[in-house]
Formats: sequence, structure tokens, C-alpha cells
Amino acid sequence: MTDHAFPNDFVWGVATSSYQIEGAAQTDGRGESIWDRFAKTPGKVIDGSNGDVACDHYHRFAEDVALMKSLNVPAYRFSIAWPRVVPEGRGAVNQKGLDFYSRLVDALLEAGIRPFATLYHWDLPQALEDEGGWSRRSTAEAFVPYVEAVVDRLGDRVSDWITHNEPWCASMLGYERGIHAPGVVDKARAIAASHHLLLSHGWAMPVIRAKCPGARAGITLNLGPMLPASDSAADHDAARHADGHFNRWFLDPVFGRGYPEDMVRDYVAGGFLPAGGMTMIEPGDLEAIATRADFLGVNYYNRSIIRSEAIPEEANETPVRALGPERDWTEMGWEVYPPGLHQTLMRVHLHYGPRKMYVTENGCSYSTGPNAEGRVADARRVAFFREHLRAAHRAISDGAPLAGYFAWSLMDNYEWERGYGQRFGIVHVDYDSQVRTPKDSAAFLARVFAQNAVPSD
Ligand code: IFM
Repeated sequence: MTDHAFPNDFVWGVATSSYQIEGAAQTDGRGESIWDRFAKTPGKVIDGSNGDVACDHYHRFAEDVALMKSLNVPAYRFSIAWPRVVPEGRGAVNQKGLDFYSRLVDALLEAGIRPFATLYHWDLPQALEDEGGWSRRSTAEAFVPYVEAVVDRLGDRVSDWITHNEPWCASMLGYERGIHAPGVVDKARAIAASHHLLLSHGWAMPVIRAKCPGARAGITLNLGPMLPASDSAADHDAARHADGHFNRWFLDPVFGRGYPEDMVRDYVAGGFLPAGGMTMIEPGDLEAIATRADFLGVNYYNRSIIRSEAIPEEANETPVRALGPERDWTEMGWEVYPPGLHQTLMRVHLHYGPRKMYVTENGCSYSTGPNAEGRVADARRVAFFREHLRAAHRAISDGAPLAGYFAWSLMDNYEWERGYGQRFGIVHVDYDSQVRTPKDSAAFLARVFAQNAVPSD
């Protein structure tokens, strides 16, 4: 490889998720999800918005696929909304919901775009949450027939499957900090949720493989370096804990090491687990979670600098504080730190040995909109992608089995509790008119996709 050229079979793509773009929340029999309920609860979302309409992708998917084609997009990672397919979480399958994804997949294939389907990107059917959601084992059990229904219908055309997106967010933001749906603040439930999310991943893997011979299946984790803010023993220990909470709690069991002992000890000491530790684990669970995947999806956004510091209980934060040096920040308040992508990929490669990795998300929020000429000159996003792609390229040169990269996101969309103000898209969306305008970053990535290399200018 020279001059930031990527391997010939490298997979380039863009990513989205169902609740963030689809809209049509009450259409064609879709059931209520925890995000419908959470977003409509006053005070939960910064601008009081919800995903009822979002980018109206449900009705505009053909236009969006054409847009991708015009941008030379070779692969598209999207997610399937469980409540569209099984509105009550378990039981009756809603064919109209499946029809939508079937139409989408046909349109992608027709456009020469390879579909990567994520089976869970946070929109749990509310009916299951009413029974305790992911903190109950029965939710993992309900995931399996849902996956069967989806793979039955799409498995003849979709060969790349991701079971879960970012189970750390689904469990810890949803049940520990309560800033994501379902808005629960209960660390014991969050730990149980993390186990059941991973368990459902393990149970889904053989189902996908049985129903879709030749399928490639894996899970996506959000990962990033956790560095101590100083040389003090306390900061080092806080960084160990933060790393255990964010990275190792998910990586270790997926790669057959079980849950990290230091974290189990911490959780027991904090009163979040009983003295016996992870007593919710049943025989066979860890083996299921460790089912060898074809790839690991890595979502990388930033690193965290961890300082040991007592945070008042009412602040509802994790017991560490992430403070970055004065650098470049995105509008999410996330530090721009491209070397962290290389570090993360190398760490996973060297310590866990995945068969393959895909960067399944990487991107940044800047609100740059159209100028007087209608051009969206998002130079900072172009620089962000260029530097992160160079970091990814370096990881490949250093031996990491990185097989693909998906930019987050195809278009501006609903950024969860941050509403519509945060814009991650390479395509600008005017939410009043639903007009899509490719940004300069889209033109940049279109060149990357066409050249299989990072342009230096
Ligand atoms: O928008 C989210 C996405 O849903 C999951 N990964 C992080 C993105 C940016 O916050």
C-alpha cells in the first residue's frame, strides 16, 4: 500500500439507524418503541423533538438510495426497527414492516450497493420494556424469533449482519445514567442489561448462520482509549475502571474471556452486584456470547482523559470525569483525536485477535449549513475524515485486519437526547422541506470511494 491506498477488497460505506432517519412512527403497523416513549417524555430530549418524522426516509428511501449511488457509496449500513417487524416485541410478525426493508434492500442491490443490516440499534419495543426491558432475560429470549423473522425474509439478499449496535449505550446510557431510553437510573439493572444484550447477540449468531448460509455476522462495539489525566495512582485506577466499564466489559466476554474480574470486584464493592458477582449468568451463557464472529464492528469517535474525582451523587454522572486538553472539539463536545482510532484498532487486533474488523461508525457533528450559493462547505468534517482515514490506513499497515470503513452518517438525523441540533451527516437535511444537500465532505468521500484511497489535497 502506498500513499494511503487501501486494499482492493476494502469495503467503503455510510451508516444510519432506523429511529434516527425513518420517521413513519405510526405507519403500517409499527409498534411503539422505547425511544417514542422516552422522546415524548418532557425534559428528556434537549429540543423536545422526537423521531416521528425525522428524515422521512421510510417514504423517501428510493431518493436516498439514488443519492448514495450518486456519491459512489459501495455499502450501506442501516438498522432494522424491531417494533416495525414485531410490534409487541414478541408474537405476531408485521409483514408490512418487513416489506419496507425488503423494498430498501432491493433498491440497494439494484443500485449496486451492498447492504449491511444491524438488527438492534436501540429501538426496543415498548411492550418489552414494560416487562423490564433488557434487564430481564426474557428480552434476550424475545430477540431470537425477531431475528429469525428478519433473516428469513432478507437473508436471501443480505449477507452481512450486525446483531447489536453499541451495547454499552443501550445498557449504560439507557439503564445506568438514564439519558437514553428507557431512562432508568439503576446500575444493577444496567449491568444485567449489558449481559442480556450480549447474550442475545450470542443467541442470534447461529440463527443468522442457519438461515443465511454464507452470512458474515458480528457485533458492533463503541470503543476508545481511556487515559489517566495524571500519573497519580488514583487517576490510573480511575482510568482502569473507565476502560473496564466502556471497553473491556464488552470486549472480554465477546472474545471468550468472560467479564473482567476487576470490574466484577468493583461492582460488588459498589453494591451493584451481589457478593457472588455475576449471578445472572446461566450455564452456557458465556459460551454463547463468545461465539466466534466473522468480524467485530468498531465505532470510534473520541478518547477520554480520566480524572479520579468525587462527583456529587445528584450530578448523575459516571464516577470519573473525562477532560481533554484544549484541542479541536466537535459540537458534541467531543475531542477530535484521530490517533485514537489507530490505537483502538491496534489494541483490539493485538489483545483480542478478531478475524476482521470494520469501522462501522466514525464521524463528527458540525452544524455548517448551506451558504448563499447553496453549498455546504464543511471543511472541518473533511479534515476529520481525512485524518481518521489516515489513522485507519496506518492500522492496516501495522497489521490490523481492518476490512472496511463506514462514515457516520449518510445524512443529518435525530441525534437521540441531543435532538436535531447535532448534525453528523455528509448530506445536509433541511427538516422543513426534507431537501437533501450533499456537503463538501460527501464530495470528498465520493472521491475516496472511487479511488480507494485518501486524496491528499
Ligand atoms: O448517532 C449516534 C449513533 O446512533 C450511535 N453511535 C454514535 C452516533 C453519534 O452519537
